[in-house]
Amino acid sequence: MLYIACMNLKLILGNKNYSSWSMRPWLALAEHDIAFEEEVLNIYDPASKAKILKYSPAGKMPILIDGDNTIWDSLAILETFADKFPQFDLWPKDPAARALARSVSAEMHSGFVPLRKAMPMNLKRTPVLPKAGIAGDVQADIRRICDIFVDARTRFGARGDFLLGAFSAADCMFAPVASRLRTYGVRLDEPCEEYVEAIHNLDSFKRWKEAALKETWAHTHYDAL
Ligand SMILES: N[C@@H](CCC(=O)N[C@@H](CS)C(=O)NCC(=O)O)C(=O)O
Repeated sequence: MLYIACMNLKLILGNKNYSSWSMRPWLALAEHDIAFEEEVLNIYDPASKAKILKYSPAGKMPILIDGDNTIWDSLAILETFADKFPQFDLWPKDPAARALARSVSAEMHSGFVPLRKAMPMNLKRTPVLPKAGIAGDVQADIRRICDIFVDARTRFGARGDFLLGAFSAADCMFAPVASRLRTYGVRLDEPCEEYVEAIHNLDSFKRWKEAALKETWAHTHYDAL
C-alpha cells in the first residue's frame, strides 16, 4: 500500500468519540496512508482551552500544523490537503462532480444546526432513537441529507461507493453525520443506508472509531440524549 511520509504534518484534534469536526481531516490523511502526528485534547476539560489557543487564535479544533503554517477549520484543512496531495483528487477532477462536492460540503459545513444539536456525534452510543424523539426540524435535516446522498450517488455513484464515486473530501465532510444517523437509530431508505454503510466500511473510519471507543472521557449530557 502507498505510504507517504510527511512528518511535517500534525493534527490537533478533539475527542475522537465526540468531535465530528476533527474526524473530517483525519479521515482524508488516514484513508490515503499519509503519515502525520496527532495530539488529541479533551474538549470538555477547561484546561484544554489554553493548549488549543497556543496552536490557533480561533481556539477550536481541528488544527493542522504544516511546517511553518497553521491552518484551522476542518474545511480549510481539507482544502490544504487537496492542494498538497493533488494525486488523491480530494476534489474530483470532473467539473460537475467537483461542483457538487464543493456545494454539498459547504452546505454541510454551514448548515444542519438542528441535527447537530439534537444528535451530537457519539460513537459509543447504543444505536437507539434519541429519548426525546426526532423533532420536525431534525427530520427535515435528515431528509435533506438523504436527498444529498441519493442525488450525488445516482449521478456519480457508478464510479464507486461514495458521494462522487471515489472517496473525496465530501465524504470526509459527511462521515460524521453518517455515524450519527446510525448511532441515533434513524431508519433510512435503502439507498441512503447504503452510503452510511460505505462510510462505516472505510478502513480509516474503522480506525478512528476503534480509537474513540478506547477513550475514557465522557460527556454526561450528550451520553444521556
Ligand atoms: N467550524 C469549525 C468548528 C470547530 C469546532 O467547533 N471545534 C470544537 C470541537 S468539535 C472545539 O474545538 N471546541 C473546543 C472549544 O470550543 O474550546 C471546523 O470545522 O473546524
